[in-house]
Amino acid sequence: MPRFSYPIPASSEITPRSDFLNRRQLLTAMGAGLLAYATPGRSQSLPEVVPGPFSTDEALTSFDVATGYCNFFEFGPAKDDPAQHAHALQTDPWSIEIDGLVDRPGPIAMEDLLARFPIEERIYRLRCVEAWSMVIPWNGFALADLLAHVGVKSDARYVRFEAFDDTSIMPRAAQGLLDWPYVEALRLDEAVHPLTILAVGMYGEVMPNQNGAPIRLVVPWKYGFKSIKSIKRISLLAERPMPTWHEKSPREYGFYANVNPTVRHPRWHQATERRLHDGNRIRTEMFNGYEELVADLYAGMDLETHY
Ligand SMILES: Nc1nc2c(c(=O)[nH]1)N[C@H]1C(S)=C(S)[C@@H](COP(=O)(O)O)O[C@H]1N2
Ligand SMILES: [Mo]
Repeated sequence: MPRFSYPIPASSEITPRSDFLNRRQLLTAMGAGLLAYATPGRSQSLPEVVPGPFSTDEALTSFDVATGYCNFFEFGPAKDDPAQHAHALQTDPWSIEIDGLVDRPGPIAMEDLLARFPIEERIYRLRCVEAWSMVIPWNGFALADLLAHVGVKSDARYVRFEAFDDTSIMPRAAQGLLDWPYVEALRLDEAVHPLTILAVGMYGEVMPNQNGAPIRLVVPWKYGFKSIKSIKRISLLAERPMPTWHEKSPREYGFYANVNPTVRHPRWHQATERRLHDGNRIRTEMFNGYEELVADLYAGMDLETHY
């Protein structure tokens, strides 16, 4: 009995996605219950997915690569640690605490989010600060819609995101790596930009644990570390919060972390990237190719200083 049953969105027809379709045919044939990441007892299933704006038609990274090569440092430093250890993450029940400068603070349950916001497909490039990249079909909704729902007060300027934090399921190898919980933040105008989504699935399936189940941020014009996984708290604030990586090494990981081929990471250049699915090295685009959509957010800012 397949647990993941929503239809392939119509937008898939206009993009080359043979990998995706093959994967789905395979899933249908074998039954999704055999997947390694399947969490017994997870009751959330996603409603219908509708095509959303901004999707690229570049070749997709395969599901296996996107779920097997991950950064999720709570579960260890190696790329395959998340796929091996993230099954310990309990994602049901799950709610996000909304607090700070909002009209309607409080917890929102996953079921309520899924019932309230139509789930769109957004095929985005993901560019890690480590100079590799993927193309992933996310399923989610605009963060702006959630923020409108809770009502942002006029003095709010920043949005802070906090990930789950449970040392009982974090491998010892992970515990000293960073200051937990993992925290990220956006300026409010970045947060309400229509490209910014909360993703609850990928490839038409409920979000695999290792990719940030049950709900994670995706901000495609920024380095991947901004796209925080497994979110437990969202806070609207007047002052700029301190993100985890920025605090650990501010020279290496800026607050903005906009993809920018002309601004070096202190230990390597950012002019090119390796596409994981074919190994090809390609040129990195300004704002990860979303320049036309987001450049206005940074008008008049020196992006060498505000990296
Ligand atoms: N909570 C949390 N979120 C996180 C991370 C993390 O270690 N913990 N790693 C980030 C980094 S560095 C990247 S590149 C992306 C990777 O997402 P993916 O594994 O789904 O491709 O997740 C980001 N979100
Ligand atoms: Mo990353």
